[in-house]
Formats: sequence, C-alpha cells, structure tokens
Amino acid sequence: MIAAGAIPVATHAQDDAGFQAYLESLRPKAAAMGISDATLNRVFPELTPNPRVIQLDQNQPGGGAYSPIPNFEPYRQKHVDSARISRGRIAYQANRARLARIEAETGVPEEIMVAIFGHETNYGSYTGDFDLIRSLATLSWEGRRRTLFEPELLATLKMLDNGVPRSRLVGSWAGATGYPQFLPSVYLRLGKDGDGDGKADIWTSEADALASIANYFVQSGWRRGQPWGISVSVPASLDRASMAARTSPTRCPRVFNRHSRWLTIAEWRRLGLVRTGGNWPADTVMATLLEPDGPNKTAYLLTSNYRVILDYNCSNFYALSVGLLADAVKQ
Ligand SMILES: [Ca+2]
Repeated sequence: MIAAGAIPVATHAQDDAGFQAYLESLRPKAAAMGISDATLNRVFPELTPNPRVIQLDQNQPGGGAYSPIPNFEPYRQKHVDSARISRGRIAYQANRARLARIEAETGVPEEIMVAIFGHETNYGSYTGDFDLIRSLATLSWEGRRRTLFEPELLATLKMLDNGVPRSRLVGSWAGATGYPQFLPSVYLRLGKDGDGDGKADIWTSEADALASIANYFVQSGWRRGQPWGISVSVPASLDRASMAARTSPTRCPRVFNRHSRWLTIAEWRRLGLVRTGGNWPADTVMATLLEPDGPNKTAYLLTSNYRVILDYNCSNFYALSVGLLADAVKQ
C-alpha cells in the first residue's frame, strides 16, 4: 500500500527534533529498569519515526461497537483449513517428545500449543519484519496509545540490554514478536527456555516458543484436564433469552457479550443439549454457550480454558479456531 497518509515533508525536521526529545525523556524510566546508558546511546541517535507505523495504527478499526459481527463459518474454513491442519500435524510429530514433557509439567495440551503456533505465525513462516524499537518508539512518541506502547518500548530496550540481538527484535508493526507473537513485556515475564540451552529464543527455537506459550497459558489459569470447549447441538426450543449473561464484562465486551451465563455441564445436558463428536467433560465443569452464527447452526460449550485462549488474543473467532485446529491436529 502507498503511504497516502504519511507525515508531510515540511514537518519532518520538527518531528525528528520532537522525537529525539521524547526518547531522551525516557532515560530515567529506562535507568529505573536497569537499562544501561550504553545501550540507549547506541540505539537512540540513529532512530527515526516510521510514518508507515502511524498510518497502520490509525487505520485500525476503531472498536466498531456497532458494526455487525460476520459469520464464523467462512473464517473457520479459511483458518482451520486442510493445509494448516496438516502442517500442524507435522509440527506436532516433530516435537512430540518435548510437547509431551511440557504437557506433563504444565497441563497445557500439546495440540493447544501447536494450534497457537499455527495461528500466530503459520508455524513460524511469517513473524513480521518491522524493527520493534523503531515501531514502538514511533507509536509511543505519537502518543495516541502511549500508555500501551511506551512500556513495550522500554521492555524491548531491556531485552536488547539483556543481550537479545537487535536483529531478533523484529515483528508486527504493533510490537508482537517471534513464533508466539509475544509483546516484549510478555517475553520478559513469560519467555521460557524449552531446549535447555539457558536462553528463551522464541524466534528460531520451536521448543522455546512452545514452552513459552505453555507458560503463558499456565499464568493465565489453564486448568489441567479440561477441554477448551466442545461442540454441541442445541434444541430449537432452548430459551436463549433466559440464558443471557447477567454480568457486564469489564474487558472486550463485544467478545464476552456473545457468551451465555455459566451453567454446569449437568445443567446443559438437562436442558437437552447433545454432544456432537466426542465425550462430555465431567458434570461439574462450568461452561458458557456460544452460537457464533446464531441459533440452529454450530454451537459450542466453552470452559474457563477458552477464556485463557481469549486472554492470549481477545477474539471469539481466534479462540474458536485455535480450539478447533487443536482438535483437528490431535485427531
Ligand atoms: Ca532455548
């Protein structure tokens, strides 16, 4: 795409001065995190704003509170397709021993780790090539979402200071990096060594990426032995209105508002729901109902583990297709 909304040339010199002044203002915060002056002195002088990143940020759909939600089925067909399933099986087989060990340690199913890897970067085949420090410095300086991006810029500088090579510090325009597309602050908190060399290399080591994904899921409260969800068929007679959630979600309301209230599996079974293609979880497991394309289409009962996938990326389409890809990879 041509950078139609790029910063006009006349303002460049002024912007560059403001940009450098902004970077200088970060020094006390960086020092408080133990980032050395030498690292900052190496990076800051050569840094310039990236107008392309500002443009991408401004082109983001603005929450779209009233835009209609499309059907899930076309998305599922595109994202849980035979190519992604077969590549998932290859990644699964290639890492079996390691995945089994991580699952034993963490309770996070092997196929869930593989499905996240598959969804985030198509099993490592595209991880983004934006320079993270330049992108995050631009977004922090520009200021619209500074509270989000400035801590990520500082975290990236911390990674560099810790010895992660600058060449590794690339990713999406908004700062997600490596096979699991972690934000830098997430990497610092949860990046994990999976192959025993003492480094959490989420850019070239599948073992480290998978161990880091599992670590994220553990920290977000994944419950061992429970599925993410199950597919069900719902009797046409079910009174959906009485199933509506009674609480107002505090985050991503458009995602959580689509879920019913919580009932136990035993209660859902009493209401006449039928499990399609598998076993029921234990009667005491709590689940919400989601019918992504409306009544009489596909329907899913979702456990608290589904919320962990939403914690990774707050989108029902994302979380459903991770769950369904995981199920397909394991078959
Ligand atoms: Ca490692």
